[in-house]
Amino acid sequence: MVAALVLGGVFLFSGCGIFSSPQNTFAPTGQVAEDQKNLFLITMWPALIIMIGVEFGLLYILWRFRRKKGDPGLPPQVHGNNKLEIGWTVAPMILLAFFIAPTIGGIIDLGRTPKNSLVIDVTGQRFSWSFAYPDPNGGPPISGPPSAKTEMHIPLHKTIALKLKAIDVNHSFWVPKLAGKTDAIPGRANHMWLKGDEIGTFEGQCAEFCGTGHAVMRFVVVVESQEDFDAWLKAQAAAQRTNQPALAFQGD
Ligand SMILES: [Cu+2]
Repeated sequence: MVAALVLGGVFLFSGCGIFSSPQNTFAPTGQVAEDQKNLFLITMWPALIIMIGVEFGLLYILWRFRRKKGDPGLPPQVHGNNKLEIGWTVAPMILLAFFIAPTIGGIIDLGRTPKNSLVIDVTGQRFSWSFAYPDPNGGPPISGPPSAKTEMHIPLHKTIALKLKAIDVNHSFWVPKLAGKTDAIPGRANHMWLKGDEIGTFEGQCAEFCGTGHAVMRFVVVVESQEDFDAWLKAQAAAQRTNQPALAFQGD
């Protein structure tokens, strides 16, 4: 029994990978993911403290008021005790009021499309993502040649507004280290924004089961300096014109 529990625990907790997992929402590398993590934590810490308090309280009460020899029937009942009833109605109200301000502020902030952002068109299709960038010279959108890797490139510290669309079924765009997920739905455009605050390559994937190839519907977001981004976009545009494979992905 103990061996099974230990083994089961090892498998279960190996999924956490708190420090090294490439899709760890607790180690954000962008402002949006950071804000979302903080929102989660201001709910999680009080919830954790309350849970520990309730569990220890329960254990203590079970022990302290357990039935002893010679106890006559039921102990005094507290049902209808006004002080207790008011207490456990008002306390959660105060707690919820404490959560609501940052939550609503967060929802409004994440729902807006920030000014001066780079707008990227994201299209989900069974089973891949494609990205189209505005041409700085006013030409048609740049999406690179068809052979291009499933990478979205973004300049460091730049606010990126994503216009999410789907061609066939519902998909969901998710780069855990940069931002929470938003659905891509056929027939409408959904919006989200994100920002990469660290140079690097961050893994993303479709987060809405969309068919047999759902698990391979992955992509990476490459956060790079503005100069590198400009050069990459230029190469994509050139490759798109000649329909040749673009610059190979250079790794981290
Ligand atoms: Cu999908």
